[in-house]
Amino acid sequence: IHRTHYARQLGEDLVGKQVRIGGWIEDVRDIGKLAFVTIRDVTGACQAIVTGDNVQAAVQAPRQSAVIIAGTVQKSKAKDFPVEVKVAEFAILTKAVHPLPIDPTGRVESAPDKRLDARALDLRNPKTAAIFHLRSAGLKVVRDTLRGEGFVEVNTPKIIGSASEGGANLFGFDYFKRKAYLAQSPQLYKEQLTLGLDRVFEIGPYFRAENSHTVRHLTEFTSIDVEAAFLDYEDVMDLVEKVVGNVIRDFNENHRVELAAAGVQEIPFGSNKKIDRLTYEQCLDELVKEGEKLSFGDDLSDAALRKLGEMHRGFYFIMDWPLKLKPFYIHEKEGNEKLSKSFDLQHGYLELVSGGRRLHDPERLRSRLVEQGLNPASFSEHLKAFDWGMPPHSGWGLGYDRLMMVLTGSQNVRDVVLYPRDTDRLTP
Ligand code: AMO
Repeated sequence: IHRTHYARQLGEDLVGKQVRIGGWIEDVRDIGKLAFVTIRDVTGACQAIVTGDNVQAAVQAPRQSAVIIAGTVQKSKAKDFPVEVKVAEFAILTKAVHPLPIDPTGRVESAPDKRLDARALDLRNPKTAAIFHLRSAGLKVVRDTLRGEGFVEVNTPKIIGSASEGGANLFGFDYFKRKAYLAQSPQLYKEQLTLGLDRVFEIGPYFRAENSHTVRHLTEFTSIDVEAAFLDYEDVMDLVEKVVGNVIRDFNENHRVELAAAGVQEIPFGSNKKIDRLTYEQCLDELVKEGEKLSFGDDLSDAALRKLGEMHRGFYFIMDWPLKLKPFYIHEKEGNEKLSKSFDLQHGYLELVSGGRRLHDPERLRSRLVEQGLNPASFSEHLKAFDWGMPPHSGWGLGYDRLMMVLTGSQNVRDVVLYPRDTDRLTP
C-alpha cells in the first residue's frame, strides 16, 4: 500500500525510473489495446498508460475507486502531462460504488446540501480541498504569530456549569443529574488565566443555540480567542491586525495555487497593512446621513451594517461602542462612561472579531452584572479569581470560519467548515 511519489512530483527528471502512485481513478479512456487512466491524488493528477492484461481491469474500474499503480515514468505526448507512467501493476484497492452522490471532479455541479452530505468525497474536488488546505495553513500562521508575541496556547472546558456570555443562546443538557451547558466562548476562563499565564490563546469549538438561518451563523463554530494582561484595547486591536495581516500575507505569498483553486487571485489588505479604525459614533453619523433612522445607543442592524460595508469595503474596525450594548465584562471608557473600550472587526457587513478591555476590579464587575440583570452568585467561581490580584487585561474572539469565508471568497460559512452544524444539520 505504500507509494514512492505523489502525482505532482512526476517530472522529466524521473524518466526511466520506477514509481508507485496511490490515489483514485478520475478518468479512463479506452482505446482498445491500451487505456489512458487519469489518477489523482491529494497533490494533483497524473496520466497512466495501461496495456495488456491490465486494460480490462482499468476499463471496468469505477471512477473514484482507490488504486495503486506501479510502473516506469516516460515522456508523454499528452498536452496536460509532460510525463506519464507506463503501468506494470494496476491494483484497485477499493471499488467506488456507483451511482456516487456527487461528482467530485466538479464537472457536474452538485447542490451545496448534497456536497455537505458527501463531504469526504467532496474533498476530492480540488476547489474544496484547497479551502481546507488554506484553513489549516491559516491556523499555523495564527499559532506562530501568537506564540511569537508570548502567548501560551491553552485548552479550557467545553462542558461548563454556567453561562459565559450572559445566558442567551445556551445549549443545556443533563450531566449526571445536574444541568450543564456547552461553552459559548472561553471568555471567563481566558480572563482568569491572565492571572497566572499573562497571555493566553485558545483555538476551539464553541456552541450557540442560534436559531438563525443565515450564511454566517452556525451552532458550532471555531473561535480564536486571546487574552492578555497589561494590554489595553488598542494594543489588542494592533494584535488583530498583525494576526489577520500575517495570514493574508502567507496566503498571498505561499499559497497562490490553493487561492487560485478557490477562485481568488490575491487577497487585498490595504497598502500600509493598517485597518481603518472608525468609532461607533462616526459610523452612526455616516449612516444617519445615508438616511438610516438611528440614535446613540442603537445597535447596528444587519441593514445598517450592509450599508456601512458598502461605504467601507474590506476590513475596518468599529470601536468605542455604547457600554450598554456590550457584555458585562467590558470596561467603560475613562472620561465618557456611556462608551466602552470595545471593538469589532468588520469585513463589509460581516463581523469577524469582537473584543475589548475588560473590567478587572471585582466590585465593578459585580455591580455591572447586577446592572445587566445577571446574578453575581451564578458567577461566584469566576469572581473569586478577581480577588486574587487580577491584572488589567484585554482580549478578543475571532470567528475563524468567518475569516476563512472572507479570505477564500466563499459566500457561505458552510463552504469553509468540514461538517457544519446549524439548526437543520446534525449529520454527517
Ligand atoms: P462574540 O459573541 O462577538 O464575542 O463572538 C466572537 C466572534 O465569533 C464569531 N461567531 C460566530 N461565527 C459563526 N457562527 C456563530 N453563531 C457565531 N457567533 C459568533 C463571530 C464573532 O465576531 N467573548 C467574546 C469575544 C471577546 O470579547 O473576547 C465573544 O464571544 O466572528
